[in-house]
Amino acid sequence: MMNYISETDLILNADGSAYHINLFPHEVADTIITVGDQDRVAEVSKHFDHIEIKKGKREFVTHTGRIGQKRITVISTGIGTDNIDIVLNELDALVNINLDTRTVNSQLKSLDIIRIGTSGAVQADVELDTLLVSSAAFGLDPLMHYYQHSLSAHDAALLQAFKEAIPASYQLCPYYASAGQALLDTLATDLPRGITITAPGFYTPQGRQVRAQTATPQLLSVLQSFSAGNQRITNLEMETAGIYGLATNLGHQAISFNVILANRVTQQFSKQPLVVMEQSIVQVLERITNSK
Ligand code: R1P
Repeated sequence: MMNYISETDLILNADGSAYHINLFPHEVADTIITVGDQDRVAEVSKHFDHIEIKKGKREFVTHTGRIGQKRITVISTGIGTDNIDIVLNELDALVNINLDTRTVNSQLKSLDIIRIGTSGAVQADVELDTLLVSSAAFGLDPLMHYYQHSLSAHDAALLQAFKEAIPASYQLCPYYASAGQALLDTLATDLPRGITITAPGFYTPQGRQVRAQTATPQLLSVLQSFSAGNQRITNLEMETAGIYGLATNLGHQAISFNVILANRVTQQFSKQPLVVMEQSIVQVLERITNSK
C-alpha cells in the first residue's frame, strides 16, 4: 500500500501507544498545553475541574482533563527542539493517523498547541515577571532544516535581513516560523508581542559567558539591535521556533506564551519565579476557557 507507514517510521509500544509520549488517541484533547518542566504539568492540571488521565514516560508527563466543558491536555516536552520533534510528530500521529491500518486519516484534525514557558528578554523595556507572546520565532537550532517549510515573500525577506545581521564567522543558519494567526487573534490580542529566538543551548548559544570559550561573543547585541520595520527580537528560549515550524508543516495552530524571568540587558532575574509562573498559568487557562 502506497501510504502505509512502517513500524520503524512510526514506532508504537507493545500496548499500541505512541512510542515516547506513551499515549493513545483517546487520551489527547484538541487543545494541548506544552510546558518544558515535568513538574509544571501538575501546576497546570491542579486548575482542572476533573483529571481523567495521568501518564508519563521519560520527560513526557501528560495530564488530560476538563475545565468546565473545555477538554485540555497538558504535556511536558523537556528542554529543546529535539524533544519538540518527538512530541509534535507523536501528537499529530495520535490524531491524524489510524494506528491500526497505519495510514493517514482522510479527515485531518488541527490541534491548538499552546506553550507556557519561561524565557529571558533581550530588550531592556521587556519587564521582568511579564507575559510575552511570540508572534514568530527565528530558530538558531537546526530542526526545521529537515522539514519542508515555505515562507511568504515578506517572511523570507525578514529572514534574509536577520541572516545578513549575523556575523558570517558565527556560522549560524536561522529559520523563521510564525504563530498560528487564529490563536494570536483569540488568545493574545492585548498582550505584548515580539520575535523570539529559539536557541539550541542554554549557555553560549544564548550569549551567556561562564567559563567556556565563546565563538559568538557579540551574539546578544546582534539579537538586541536587529530590527526590520517595527519588528524586533524580544526574547530567548529553546522550543518556540520548532513548535511553530512543525505545527505549520503539520497543519496545527500554535502559540507560545513566555514568562519573562530574566532580563539579559539589565541582568536581573525574577525574585518570585514560581509565583509569576502560577499567575501566568491561571491567566492563560482563563484565556483558553473564555475563548470558545
Ligand atoms: C531552560 O531553562 C528551559 O526554560 C525555558 C527554555 O525554553 C528551556 O526549555 O522554557 P521552559 O521553562 O518551558 O522549560
